[in-house]
Amino acid sequence: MQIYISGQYFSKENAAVSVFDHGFLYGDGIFEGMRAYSGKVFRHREHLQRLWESARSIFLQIPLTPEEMENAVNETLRVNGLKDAYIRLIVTRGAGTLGLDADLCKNPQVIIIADKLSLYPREFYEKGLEIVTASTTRTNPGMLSPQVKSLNYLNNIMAKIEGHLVGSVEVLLLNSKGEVAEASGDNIFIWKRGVLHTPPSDAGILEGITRRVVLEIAAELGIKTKEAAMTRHDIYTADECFLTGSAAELIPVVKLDGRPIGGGKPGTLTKKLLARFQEETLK
Ligand code: PXG
Repeated sequence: MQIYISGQYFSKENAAVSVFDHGFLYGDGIFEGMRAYSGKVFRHREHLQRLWESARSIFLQIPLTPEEMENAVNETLRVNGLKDAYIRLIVTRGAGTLGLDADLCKNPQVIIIADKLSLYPREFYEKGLEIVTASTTRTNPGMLSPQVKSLNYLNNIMAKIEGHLVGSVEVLLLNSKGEVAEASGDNIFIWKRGVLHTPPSDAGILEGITRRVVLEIAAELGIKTKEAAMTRHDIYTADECFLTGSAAELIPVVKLDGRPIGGGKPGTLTKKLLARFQEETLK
């Protein structure tokens, strides 16, 4: 595996950043997780736009133009001979002192890792996920906007650990108002009484690219959609539920907090949207 770090390629063993990098010291940096299908990065420009927005929000200057970044990602895929891949794009604040001062970090680092896909097992798609609500809430937008895909995911990691402790691979996070936000690394949708619902951006979520594509597909299919505040009651009483993310695509959820959703089996709309989404990835 060849890893791109600020213009050069390194083997997995030799790919490293400074221990003084504020990405390492403070989680001061941003990332994107993308997928390539048949050699083409899915919604590449949209991911780069989100990366640039994250950078702008945390006052980080990305040392490449979006075009140069796009070329670097494509080149990393080529160098690694990968057509179907998971791509992790990272921009760190760079090395500074042991203090918090971001102005002392003069060399932001760009890292691109392209790897083989390690997907959720097929069984999860066939049977659906059983998830639980975490007691850890989603970070409050008044702290750091959840729209910033920052290198500090400890809150989400804590929530996911809670799930693992009770045998759930994913968890639901609520916001500080007790409304449904999202899963630890995926957005959430429900299908209820003929309407596809998903929490709005102001519920304190990361606005996923997959979420956006699912909303576009629903519009094309003439399915009514609603982005409005949602509570767990809405999920408990939904006909179907699924999560969306670049790695997972669409994955059915059949139980929340031990309660079966709909028929307790992956729903027909979920399957239809997944099939339609997969067509979209091959365009
Ligand atoms: N919510 C959160 C909090 C996320 O981090 C999504 C939703 C889905 O967004 P996309 O754009 O992928 O549809 C994410 C995305 C990984 C990884 O290892 C990915 C995420 C988070 C943590 C790890 O790929 N991301």
